[in-house]
Amino acid sequence: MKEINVAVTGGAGQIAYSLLPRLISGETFGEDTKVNLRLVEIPQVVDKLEGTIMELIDCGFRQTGELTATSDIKEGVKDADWILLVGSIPRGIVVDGKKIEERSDLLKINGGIFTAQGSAIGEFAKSDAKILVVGNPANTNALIGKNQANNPGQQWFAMTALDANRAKAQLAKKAEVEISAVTNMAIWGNHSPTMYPDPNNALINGVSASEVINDKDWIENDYLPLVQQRGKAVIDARGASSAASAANAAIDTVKAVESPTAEGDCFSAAIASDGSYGVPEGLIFGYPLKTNSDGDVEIIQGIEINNFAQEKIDVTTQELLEEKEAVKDLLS
Ligand code: NAX
Repeated sequence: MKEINVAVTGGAGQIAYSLLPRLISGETFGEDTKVNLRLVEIPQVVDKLEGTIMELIDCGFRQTGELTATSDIKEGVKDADWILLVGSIPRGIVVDGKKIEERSDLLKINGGIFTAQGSAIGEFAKSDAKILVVGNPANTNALIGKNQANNPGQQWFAMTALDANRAKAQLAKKAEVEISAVTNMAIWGNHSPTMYPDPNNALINGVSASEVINDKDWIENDYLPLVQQRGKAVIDARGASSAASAANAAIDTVKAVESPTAEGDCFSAAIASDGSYGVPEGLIFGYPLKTNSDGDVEIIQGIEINNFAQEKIDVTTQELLEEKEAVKDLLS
């Protein structure tokens, strides 16, 4: 059996609870890969991970390798092949007597976490490690982490797959088709309500989703806000943020990076811009991606961007530039 080292931060959180069993079940890394899992948590809750580990053992998967818990990020990411950065500080928490409500404060607090984690990953994880940032604000956290890691062989992603899955589900429902009929869904930009879930380039049974649905008013005034605000709608209905679907999207992303993308399809994640589609270089930007047969991940080129899409892409780019400006002290 092959062996792989996987580190997950936020190991005691709600997303991790749905995510962890699927990482060691053979589903994500293959039937013939043993997964050594390192769970990383803050010191106050690291002891709880003993219970999580007991449950993971009790799942009885034959792909389960060594299971460990730590509050030391350096130990957690040492020789890691994959690192899922799920842990972060939610809005509304009290830090040093102050309730964190402002996005700029949230950016700075989480940014602080990602400088330390990025630095540990750059130094101690494998030189070809892949890193998926789930914790919000995911794109800018990834920007900080990647910058701090400063290890060009490592590849950083911020998660937009949940947005893509949400968008596919809405298009499938409207067109009254199976969700598997919807492919090529690109999420452009930030994992935030400014994202652009592209309905023109998405395909329903191989035809542009916009053409199949043929209802501009629904696309602009129902579909877009529905997808962009879906996270909030789940919180309002469930009293807690998306967890099972977020874990599922993280698994989807790892699998998409690990296996070649089907011809004519794409997967969605945010990666460092190389200037494609006019996005400033270095921003962690949601693009349509494909994994080649040699395992490299590329931004898909030559996608048509109409005026409406360009306006949306400009707005989400601007938001990411503002986030970058808000954390500029953490990028130097
Ligand atoms: P929880 O609050 O349930 O869990 C977060 C865990 O992270 C906690 O156990 C906390 O102790 C831990 N943590 C905090 N700082 C840490 C650090 N420095 N090192 C290690 N662990 C640390 O949140 P959960 O619902 O699991 O969500 C986790 C993150 O995912 C949040 O930032 C959330 O906003 C984000 N999401 C991102 C999504 C995406 O599509 N990119 C969608 C779902 C989710 O909203």
